[in-house]
Amino acid sequence: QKDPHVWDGRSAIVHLFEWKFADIADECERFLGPKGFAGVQVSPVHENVIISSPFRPWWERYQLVSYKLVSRSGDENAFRDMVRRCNNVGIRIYVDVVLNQMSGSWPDAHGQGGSTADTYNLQYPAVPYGPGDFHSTCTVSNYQDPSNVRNCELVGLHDLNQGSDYVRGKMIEYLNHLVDCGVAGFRVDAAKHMWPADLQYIYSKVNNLNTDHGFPSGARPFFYQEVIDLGGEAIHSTEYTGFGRVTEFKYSRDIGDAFRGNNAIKWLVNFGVGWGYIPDGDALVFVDNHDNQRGHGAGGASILTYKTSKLYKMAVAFMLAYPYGYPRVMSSFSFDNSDQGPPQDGNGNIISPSINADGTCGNGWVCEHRWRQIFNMVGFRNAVAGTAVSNWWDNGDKQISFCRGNKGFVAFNDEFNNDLKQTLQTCLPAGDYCDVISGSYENGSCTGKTVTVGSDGKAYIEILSSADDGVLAIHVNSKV
Ligand code: LM2
Ligand code: CA
Repeated sequence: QKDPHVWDGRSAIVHLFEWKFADIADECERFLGPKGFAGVQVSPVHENVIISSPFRPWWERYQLVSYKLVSRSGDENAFRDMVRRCNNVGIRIYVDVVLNQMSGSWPDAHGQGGSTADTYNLQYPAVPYGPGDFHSTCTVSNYQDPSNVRNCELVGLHDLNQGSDYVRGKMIEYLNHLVDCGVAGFRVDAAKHMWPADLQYIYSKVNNLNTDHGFPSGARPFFYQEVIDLGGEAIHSTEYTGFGRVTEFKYSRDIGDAFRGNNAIKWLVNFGVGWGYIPDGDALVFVDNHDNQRGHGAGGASILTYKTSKLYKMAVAFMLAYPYGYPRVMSSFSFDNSDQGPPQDGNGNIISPSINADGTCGNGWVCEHRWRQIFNMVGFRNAVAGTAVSNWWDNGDKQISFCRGNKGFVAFNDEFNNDLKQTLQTCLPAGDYCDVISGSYENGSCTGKTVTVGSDGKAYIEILSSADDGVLAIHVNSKV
């Protein structure tokens, strides 16, 4: 349950945070499929409490009223249509599932599908759950005590008892419903707050992936679990790696620190297991996620986001160039405060992204996945699949380069006052290559810098500290 079941030649997923299903379906067909993405993580799809104060925050989607597939992103028909259309063009769908909790306490709680709940009395008739299905109302407050972390309420969210057969049965039914719709797997929210044995049991009862959607028979759903383990607490990510992947939060924090210049990027030479992280095949990696890009979750001021765009693009390029973990690209809406929901009208309807002539998004959507430097590095990752890092070079500080076999070469200049001007080994066959950061390789020609590789594999590489981007990347599929 660590295999994402993607199409051959594809190797990165994108989180289309708060997107509507109909827009995701369009994006699969018009952009993600053609650019070689492998899958999409969608925001929670169950029915959540509609929260009006603050007005429709993004986090209302983590407060459940029922397991019905109806939310601001669309209803079950829209969901099924999206999954089918995306699968048809080679884009897998992964659903963010919330199994730890229902909602917090809210007066007159109701959801998009009309379900109601008496949240103060733990009555959720649309499931149905009642008081006997929950843990006690103690507060999660002691991260040195696994029972407190797993059996108490996280920020006041009513905590389900996954040890109960009835509760497990409801969760298995929900996950099977999604498998029936054709999804490839799940992001498991707040996994750290549930007992590993309970999750293992639930996952083991979920059906094989739906063969009507092109999955081979016997394919087990992919599970990647949100466990924040930066060290120093009683709960370790390795408790969860026996039956799924785990989000490696140390990676997110440390890659941010490195490109911010707090830790010279020459140290990234053994990024991953060499830094004490979980094994490569157990990790789901990211530069930022929907929580830590806005100060929730973990990582604090180390985290890079779209707001620090030059360094952010360098960190994402490194994530996609360097082989460790399964990478997830973040795609955001722009925000000024940490509660703010997606672009929406006065009635709380989500406003679709518009697509500008240059391919970027409008209407308040950032769409990092449509930034040339990011989607072209997805192409780089696909092109170099299966190769190892070789010919690592660094200047002893914040300039580095490396090859991926004889298929790709990448260089980074993270020095704010020094240019990178070096003749470096690229490991590529002689020829002219298009730098897919400063431009794109389109119909046989290059809209950016061209790099000339000699018969000895070497090329003159220049990245000025004043350049728009501090990275340069060439690969076999960008040969001019
Ligand atoms: C996660 N990972 O473990 C999610 O990635 C994260 O986004 C979720 O928190 C969290 N678990 C629970 O699913 C978010 C958000 C919180 C928000 C909760 C619930 O980061 O701020 O809490 O969703 O919507 C909000 C209020 C909080 C309030 C709580 C309960 O911020 O002040 O606590 O709702 O009503 C009284
Ligand atoms: Ca719990």
